[in-house]
Amino acid sequence: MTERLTSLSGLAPTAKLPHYDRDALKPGILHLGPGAFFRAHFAPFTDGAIAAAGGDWGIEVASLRTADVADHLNEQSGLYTMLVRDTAGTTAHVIAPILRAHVATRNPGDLLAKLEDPAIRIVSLTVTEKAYGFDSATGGLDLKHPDIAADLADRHAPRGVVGYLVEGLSRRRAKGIPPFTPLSCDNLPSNGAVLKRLVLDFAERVDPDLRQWIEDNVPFPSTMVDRITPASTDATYRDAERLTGRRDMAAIETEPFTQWVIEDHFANGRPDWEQAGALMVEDVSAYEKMKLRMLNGAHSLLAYLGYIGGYEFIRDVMDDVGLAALARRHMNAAAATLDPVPGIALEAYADELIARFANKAIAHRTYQIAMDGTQKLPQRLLEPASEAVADGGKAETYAIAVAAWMRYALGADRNGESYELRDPRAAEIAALLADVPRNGGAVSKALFGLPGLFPAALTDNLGWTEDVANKLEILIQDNR
Ligand code: CS2
Repeated sequence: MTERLTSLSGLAPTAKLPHYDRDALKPGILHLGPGAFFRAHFAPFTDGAIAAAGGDWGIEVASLRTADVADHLNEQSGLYTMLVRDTAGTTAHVIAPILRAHVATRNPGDLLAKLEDPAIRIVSLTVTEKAYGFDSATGGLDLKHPDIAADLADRHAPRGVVGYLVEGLSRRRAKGIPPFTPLSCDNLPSNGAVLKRLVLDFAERVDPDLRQWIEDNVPFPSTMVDRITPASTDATYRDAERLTGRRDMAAIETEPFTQWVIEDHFANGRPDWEQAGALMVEDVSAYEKMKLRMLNGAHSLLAYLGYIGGYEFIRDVMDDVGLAALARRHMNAAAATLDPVPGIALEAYADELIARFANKAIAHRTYQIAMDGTQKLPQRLLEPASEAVADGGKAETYAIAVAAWMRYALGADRNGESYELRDPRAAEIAALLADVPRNGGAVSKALFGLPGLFPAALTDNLGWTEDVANKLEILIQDNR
């Protein structure tokens, strides 16, 4: 069997290697959530920054749930291969700033010790929307979220993201260690501000003085992150092995495009990420809204329509000219809700998105994007739709997207085969729909009643809700 990737020596000449002395690297960042997106985005940006500008910005990662990625990274001394795929071919880059991986569920003390380590100056996060414990109806802490409830009950033995951050900051304060900068890299609008509010809400409940200290001392920069990263498959591992000459169980694959916009507010220094192409700004909100509404909104639209239409990958959906045209129409509608974005022409941005979605070398499953709909819909579709209807617009493509999500939420395809919704509110949705007749009016009425999901600006708009019901009826009919 081929040797495992554990060092940078002896790799095939087709492997692109990092240009810095890895052995001299010291940890400066703790990253929570070492999933594929982090390995395709944050880690290579940091790799590039270290190569260009040095600094003690090695990364230790911690997984709060499953152990496999962390275990694979430790078995490989933190090294892994990033495949960049486009139609011209695939290139393999070995990414090297990860020094160690922790598994919180196995050894929570290890992670807590890292959080109070003065060398750690940034604690970054890619934990997905549902891990925050954010109540989209109030904007504050969701007290029913299992991690939030558990961590409020036992704050010194946390298990969730907010609980760990508050406990880590509390220990640093008690020991006179300067705070780290929490850096959210998840697809939430104003992700830093959201995280700040959750951390402050949590701290207020356990220790109001700590809340004040955090408010006075800890910056929470927001970021806009972008890189399409499908889940790894056997083809990923096979190509990584072919191009590096080493077996790699932590390999990931991604597209050529990458973008990162970061608010430049750090308590304690940061890597020179701009040397690797990041844009440092004062306020990221215009970029975030653009990306969430144009890219992610269109992605969700295509994922739901595509999945229920029998398309496995986004690139297949883009081969359907009607659906590709619809995606473009939706991007235009989303662009109409935006303020100007510095340095970006929205037309050209939309053209580029269409090309990225159509990339034949990227096998991005519609089912992957369809997951966690209740966590994604608000910022991607419902907020811009509310603004569009308030301005007297028709918000038609939003109605299509919502109808497609509702059709998907029925949990059975056109042949009657059932599938798992993969949404934290799946049980609630199933209960709500249990006795509802399968027609557009009844199903949409039931789902519009899902607590806290749809804003009143939409549910009070009869024209729009009827539009959703009619479109949903067509999708349901199509499946009989
Ligand atoms: C996708 C995103 O899975 C999803 O919901 O829309 O992960 C998307 O690929 C990234 O945000 C692109 O940057």
